[in-house]
Amino acid sequence: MHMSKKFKRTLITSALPYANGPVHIGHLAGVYVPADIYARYLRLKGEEVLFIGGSDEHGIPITIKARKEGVTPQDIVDRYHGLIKKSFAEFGITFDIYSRTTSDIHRETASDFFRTLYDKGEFREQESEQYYDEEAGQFLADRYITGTCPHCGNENAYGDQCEQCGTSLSPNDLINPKSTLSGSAPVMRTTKHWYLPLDKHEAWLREWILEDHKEWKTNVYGQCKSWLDLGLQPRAVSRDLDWGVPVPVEGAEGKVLYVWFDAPIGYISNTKELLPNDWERWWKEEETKLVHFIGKDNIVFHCIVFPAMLKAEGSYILPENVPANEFLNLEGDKISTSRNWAVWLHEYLEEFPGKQDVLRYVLTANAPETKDNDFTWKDFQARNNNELVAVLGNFVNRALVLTQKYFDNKVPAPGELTQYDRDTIAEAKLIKQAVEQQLENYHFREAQKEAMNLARIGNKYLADTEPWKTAKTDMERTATILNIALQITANLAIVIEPFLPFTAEKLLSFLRSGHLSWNQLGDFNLLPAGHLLEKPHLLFEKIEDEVVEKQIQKLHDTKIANEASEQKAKPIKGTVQFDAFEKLDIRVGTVLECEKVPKADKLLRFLLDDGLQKRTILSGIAAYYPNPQELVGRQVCFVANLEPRKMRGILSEGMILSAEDVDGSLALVTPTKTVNPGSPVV
Ligand code: B3M
Ligand code: ZN
Repeated sequence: MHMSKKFKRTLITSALPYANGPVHIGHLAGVYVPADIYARYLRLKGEEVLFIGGSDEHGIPITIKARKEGVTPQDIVDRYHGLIKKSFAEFGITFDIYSRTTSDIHRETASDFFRTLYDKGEFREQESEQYYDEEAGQFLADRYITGTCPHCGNENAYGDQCEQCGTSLSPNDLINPKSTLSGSAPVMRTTKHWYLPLDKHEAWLREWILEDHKEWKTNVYGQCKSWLDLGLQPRAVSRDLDWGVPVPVEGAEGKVLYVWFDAPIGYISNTKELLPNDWERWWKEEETKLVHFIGKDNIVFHCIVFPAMLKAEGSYILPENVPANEFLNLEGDKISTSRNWAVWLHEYLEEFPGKQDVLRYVLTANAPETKDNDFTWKDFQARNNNELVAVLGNFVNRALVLTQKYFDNKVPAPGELTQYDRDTIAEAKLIKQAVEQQLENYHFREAQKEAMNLARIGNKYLADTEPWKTAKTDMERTATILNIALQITANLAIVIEPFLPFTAEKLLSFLRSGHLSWNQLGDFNLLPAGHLLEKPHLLFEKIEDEVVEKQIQKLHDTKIANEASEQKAKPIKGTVQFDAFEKLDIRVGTVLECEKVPKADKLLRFLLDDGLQKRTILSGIAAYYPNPQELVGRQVCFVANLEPRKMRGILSEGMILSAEDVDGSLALVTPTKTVNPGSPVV
């Protein structure tokens, strides 16, 4: 059925990222680059297209972050909305609007939407028992409750999940639940919520997805099918919370719309904000093709819940496709904001200024379209050096440099074509359809590969025809070859635009060409004979080993820091009697001398004033105090009555106390105020 539909325009939405942190390569690879490629491609074709983005500014992750930092949720979203918007703009993501769900127009749109469904009787009202914090005076979201995991005994499991064993939980599963707001034990209280009866929508959803949309990507179709096969349950669309869109119903004080109810409506509000008088055409006419770009964790909301909301409202169209991607990992591990395991877009741009297209290219070449994929810095370097530099950059550079050398930077007029020329042109002309076919099916990786094939064709053509040799004998032949090479270059400027927009722009400027449209792809008269070109510049530069090694080192450091902070303290030793403790004579001494013991890398020799006399103690901490002289004058704690021991021919009279950190490094223990040397530690 979908095949026969004739669409007049395309409405592209991309998931609204939570404004609780900056955006990283996973966001770009999974959602925004493919959505942008698609939008740019359709625009190049001259189609009517709208590309909607925005920040998701409600929900628990934001209130939790605000609470942690002691600021308001509004402060958090103001900070990250700006940063996210800027990162997207810098990477050339061409949203027609990038707005936010705290805008007035969104609050009003979401509120009206709820009210319409409410008035139509599309919700079920239901009371339930939920945890309530009496000290804080509020109901607790699952994330605000911690307790002991019934599966693994982790004492800090959350009400929705145990992060130690990965089990999904509900707050009732926790043993000894505690509120993270006040620390008190929460009590059960009755509360009322509104539910979207998905069970009521199941039949048409089954038909619509499983029968009418068999063409959806297998990962999307499969996830929908397993949800549907399990049977749909009513879903609460309100929450007891003070951050969100208030539930616009009497008796709903202190309740807001569930974030997953209001967020997808954000697509509508943002369209409305952009086109206050024209938005309905985009959302309510059958000729609009609605496509949601999302990550795999959002599939159920976009394929089941939001369509059910739209259907219940009654005047909206449904999505035609939801090309969700799987996840991108980083150097073998899941990307994680809280563990700082990510390549942040704003940091990338500081370290690789001007190299937006390199990242766009690598993320598309390696896109997690059918399965989770891995981003590695080595692959990033290899794709830059072996593909962008060696294939695309090299071809363009050769075409331009040779034209400069033999034809004074002017496009030479072609002479008679050989069979080989005609074959090459025919092969190049096939690229258009190949790229189109992949893009129409949301296969961005294959599409980009096809686009790059045009550069490969060009490279092969120059290698086979060798214009630097023909130039010695036959200028007319050389002119023909370079004309063809330059026409391929102009074609490249068109075909790479959706993928590598910054490079396409550079190419056009090298060629001194105005805008070219998709329909011109395959045309071999794009540059007229005699047309003057810009002096050649390089399109891409090689990325050296040191540069990626630095990035790998940075990630390695993050890993070490994470492991250290996750490590627990060692278990406490068995108890001792007080008199056993009393037998130890621990005292404070002032450092008089401190130096390395010759030929013993680990040892420092201390000379201490112990209040009675001077005493020598050796301590194995040299690695942590590279300038031992700086310790002179400081006070340390030492065991004064330890039996003296000879080391390296020096008698060590006691032991200096240090704290051992998780990574095994040592720090001397010193009193926080200066005391008399010899003061006992009691
Ligand atoms: N903010 C979840 C996410 O960032 C959510 C998407 C909303 S799309 C309407 O994964
Ligand atoms: Zn557990």
